[in-house]
Amino acid sequence: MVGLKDTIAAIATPLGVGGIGVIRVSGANAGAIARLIFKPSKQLVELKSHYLHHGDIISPETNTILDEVLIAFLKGPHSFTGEDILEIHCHGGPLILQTILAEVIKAGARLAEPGEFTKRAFLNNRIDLSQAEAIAEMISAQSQKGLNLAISQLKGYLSQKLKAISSAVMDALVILESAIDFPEEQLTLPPSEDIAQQLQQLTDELHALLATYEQGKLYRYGIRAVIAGKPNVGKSSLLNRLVGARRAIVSHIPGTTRDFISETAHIKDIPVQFIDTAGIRNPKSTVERAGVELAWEKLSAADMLIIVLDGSEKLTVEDIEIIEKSRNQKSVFAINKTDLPHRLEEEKLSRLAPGVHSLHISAKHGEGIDALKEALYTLFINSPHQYETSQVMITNMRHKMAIEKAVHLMLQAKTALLQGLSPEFAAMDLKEALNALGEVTGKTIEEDVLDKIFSTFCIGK
Ligand SMILES: Nc1nc2c(ncn2[C@@H]2O[C@H](COP(=O)(O)OP(=O)(O)O)[C@@H](O)[C@H]2O)c(=O)[nH]1
Ligand SMILES: [Mg+2]
Repeated sequence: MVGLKDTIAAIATPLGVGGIGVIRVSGANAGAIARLIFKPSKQLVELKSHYLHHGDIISPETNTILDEVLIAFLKGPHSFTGEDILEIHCHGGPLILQTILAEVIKAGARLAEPGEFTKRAFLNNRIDLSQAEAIAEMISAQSQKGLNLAISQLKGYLSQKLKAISSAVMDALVILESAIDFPEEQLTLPPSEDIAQQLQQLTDELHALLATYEQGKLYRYGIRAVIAGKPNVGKSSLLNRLVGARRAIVSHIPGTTRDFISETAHIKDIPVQFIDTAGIRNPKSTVERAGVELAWEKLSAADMLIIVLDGSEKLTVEDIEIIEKSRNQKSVFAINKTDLPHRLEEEKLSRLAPGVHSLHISAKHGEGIDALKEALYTLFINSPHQYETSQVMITNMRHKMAIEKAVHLMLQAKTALLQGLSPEFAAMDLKEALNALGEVTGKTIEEDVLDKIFSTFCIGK
């Protein structure tokens, strides 16, 4: 593990050209570094905390001016990390930022690891782990709803909810433990059935929370939709329509798309990555073979398939192969080229894939595209499970797994109580359940898991 005592520094803004760029420094040396490399425009008696100060960054060795800046000094513990923080707001050129950073490091800091500022905020109890993760989610949010969910997590709504449940589990545990320690007083304690019933209620609440994950993850990770079909049915034309740009080459020559092309667009609030693939048929060349193999690969890894069929032709063996191999996946049929005379046998199609929704479109003329998007949306968001974004939702796989573990242990405790087993068994399960719930907020978490979480952050965060 890297030293928590070190003073760390990093460029906090993206590396590129901008009006300003920010270098962030955190740790005990932050103030000393400021005094060494910052020359205030007005005589500073002390570096007043939580104020912006105007002046120059200098290289103390040569006394040359590196940039004219504003700095903020935030005395710990009233800062993001809980430590002394120095923020240098300089001009936003990569070379300026690099030069000042090098000076900061010379003056007594080391380069921060990815996520290290946020990790310190967590270790110094400024935020809990789910809030730390929310920061990363906010930064990478791909939709407004995903962003709203991350903000609600940052505000600690999920943590509060889990804390309330944990504290109720703790109450049950205390009762069980006193039953273990003072068995003769059992009569004055609530009977096992009462505790079992309470555990059931608490797990119901957790189940309701878990049920939000299916939808929550869509807002966070989005959906991967593969556009599949034999050559020349209009897949690339459809991709261009769906993403509203000429992204893929459209050509009457079958086998034009060889690699795959991917582009993200939103359907309502869900980010959807549309992937256009090579037309599936018996390949005519090795390059095409590779494309077709890749297409099958993409197909099986998709969250959903848009199977494009040419409505002006009868179904072919290639169409049927694709339909049959996609039976177990969420899919819709996009019957294309409705501007041409209709020849596709729709009854045969519905016999081949009963229950799969068919939509008539013309990718070339843009007809039926909105209805297709609506159909794709309802494949994932079915109305009985609409959640308000203001409601606490789970969007993180790690949280989901920890809560599932807690539910399992709580139900196991409940069964043990109802079977009249010694309260020690239930108590043991509840202790473990509390640990599992504590993993979400990071109250009980292994060092290596922590490292893994923070290593996915960017440097300077
Ligand atoms: N008439 C008609 N032609 C279309 C339509 N969509 C695509 N095409 C044509 O079909 C051919 C193949 O289209 P393309 O998008 O490259 O198909 P892909 O091979 O499945 O990617 C091109 O000549 C397109 O202009 C449509 O809705 N109506
Ligand atoms: Mg194509």
